[in-house]
Amino acid sequence: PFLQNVLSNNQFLHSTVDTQFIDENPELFNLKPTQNRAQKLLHYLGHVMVNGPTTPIPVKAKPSSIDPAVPSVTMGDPPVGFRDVLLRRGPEGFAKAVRAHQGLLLMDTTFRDAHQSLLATRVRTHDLKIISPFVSHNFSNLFSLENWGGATFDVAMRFLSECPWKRLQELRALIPNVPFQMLLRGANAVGYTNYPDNAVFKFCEVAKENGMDIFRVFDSLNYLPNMLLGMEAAGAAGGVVEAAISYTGDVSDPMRQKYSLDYYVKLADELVKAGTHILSVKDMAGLLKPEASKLLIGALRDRFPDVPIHVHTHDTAGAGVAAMLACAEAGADVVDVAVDSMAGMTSQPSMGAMVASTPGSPTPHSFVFDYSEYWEVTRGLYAPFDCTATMKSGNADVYENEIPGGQYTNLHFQAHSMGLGNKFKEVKKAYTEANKLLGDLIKVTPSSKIVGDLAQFMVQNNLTRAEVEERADELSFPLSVVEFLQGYVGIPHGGFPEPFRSKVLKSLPRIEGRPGASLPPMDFKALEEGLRAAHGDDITPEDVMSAAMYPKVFQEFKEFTANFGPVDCLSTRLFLDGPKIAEEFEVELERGKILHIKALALGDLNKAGQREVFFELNGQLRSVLVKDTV
Ligand code: 3PY
Ligand code: ZN
Repeated sequence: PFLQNVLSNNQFLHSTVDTQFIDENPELFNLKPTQNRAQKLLHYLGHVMVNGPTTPIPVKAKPSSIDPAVPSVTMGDPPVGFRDVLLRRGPEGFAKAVRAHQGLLLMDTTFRDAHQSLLATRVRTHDLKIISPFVSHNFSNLFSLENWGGATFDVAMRFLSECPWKRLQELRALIPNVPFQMLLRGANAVGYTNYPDNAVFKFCEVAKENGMDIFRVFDSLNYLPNMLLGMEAAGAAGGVVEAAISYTGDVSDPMRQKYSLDYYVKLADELVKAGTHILSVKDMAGLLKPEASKLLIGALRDRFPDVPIHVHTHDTAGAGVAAMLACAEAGADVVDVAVDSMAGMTSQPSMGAMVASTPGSPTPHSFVFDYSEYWEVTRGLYAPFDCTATMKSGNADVYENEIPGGQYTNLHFQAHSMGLGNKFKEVKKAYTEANKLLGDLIKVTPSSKIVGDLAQFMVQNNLTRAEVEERADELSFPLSVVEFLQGYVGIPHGGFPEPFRSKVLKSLPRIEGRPGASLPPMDFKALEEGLRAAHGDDITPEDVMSAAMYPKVFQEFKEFTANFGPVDCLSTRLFLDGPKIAEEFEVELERGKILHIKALALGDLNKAGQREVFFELNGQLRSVLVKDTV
């Protein structure tokens, strides 16, 4: 009975059948997606055993064979945390409580930015879930746990074949007491371009319904109209609005005038006026030196004595802990850290170091040590994605090139994988020059990608900044650069670079004002109907939002799961590497529904270029046929 259609019927696939077999088994052509999750997972595992992982693997490294020890958790409910304050008193009351709290609070980025920066965003829900009860019980005094948004939404579907909403739901159930925080790219939501306004509003609404609490909202150009739209959407959903000023330059350097202290304070004025619950400084490249921290946070603290201030940084240069201590001293309420084994380099500064350096910290060191050990071993499972395969340290040259943490890792990695490992210096130089060409931008998703695309274009075509400026009217620039100059991302501080812009655009149209304002609203009803027609009736409001953000990625994700089942239930080693022959393991499909599987044998190549892979599933022999594509 488990062989429900021609795509999975072994007898049929073995070509041992005649037309009578087909006549007698018409149900074989019932090609509606089957519910047989177990068989689909065997299909996936067989596929990995024959062909290797389905997700692209950038580094020739195997997942470590050591399993993490999960630190034990006391029985009973976790202690009450700040989420309780939020649920009782709402976003305003929550902000007041945070401001009134004595002593520095921490946000833990381990579940989001840390692995976005170090492991190409590849950490799977499976490994987040295992440690969640420990976080809930022992880190109840966190301001928040950043666990969603940024690149995680896209990567979950695209590379991990798992649903980002399910991640949020499952973590929420396991961690009821710590506020969850996400990164919202303003009018770009969790994407790379502007969406219609109603899509951003709906996205926040669904995120809030699924358990999101705090929305850190930024715009890659600090373009106020884009930020306000994101803030309104998060606020209308009932979320805590944390408007983030993206930081670039160096306010402690009097020679750097474009992004001066005055610029940041004026922007903060607008965000506070617009009603942000929390004011955030988002230092995505790790440029805040201790002296600049004192100046900037000190100025904001003086001006807004009642507004909680939350600072985010990256440790690329190695000065992260020093900078965050300076921020705390200057009056910041919350700073961002990642657990020690997921900290440092292009990630956040170390939680353990911050806790040890903060007198009276309520988080005992021993919990941090256990948490760190879990992540150290778990990180080994992600060796195929770990930036330390090529990157051995941070680098203070980030003060010059201003490349955001995640992008720094990506560019480093790209240079190495293209055999240009000794040319990374040139890539960074080109990035610096491309930034100047574009008028010295704030650089964070997606403006950072635009600068990166232009830098790559310059390196590939061997062009200097002077040459690009000189020949701007004849060169064919990357589309992202052209669209940026057209105004599709927003308007940069100080305006577009001229005459460069005019030379590139010639008669191409220019968008005035906020790009999303001219987009027609998204028709969710039509979108949902289309999805039902394509994938069946079990489409959820969350699926509709996934498709609204990433139509093609969502479609491929649905097709993948229709074929291979819920691969998020597999351990990371099985997901990436498949089982070894004779290995026995369990897969929990849902609570209490456990499959016992043993990998038995891999067959020889048949005439059709396939291999039969044999398993024992709950004591019964099963096999799947897999095309050998290696
Ligand atoms: C993102 O947009 O994903 C970021 O992490 C920006 O810093
Ligand atoms: Zn960051």
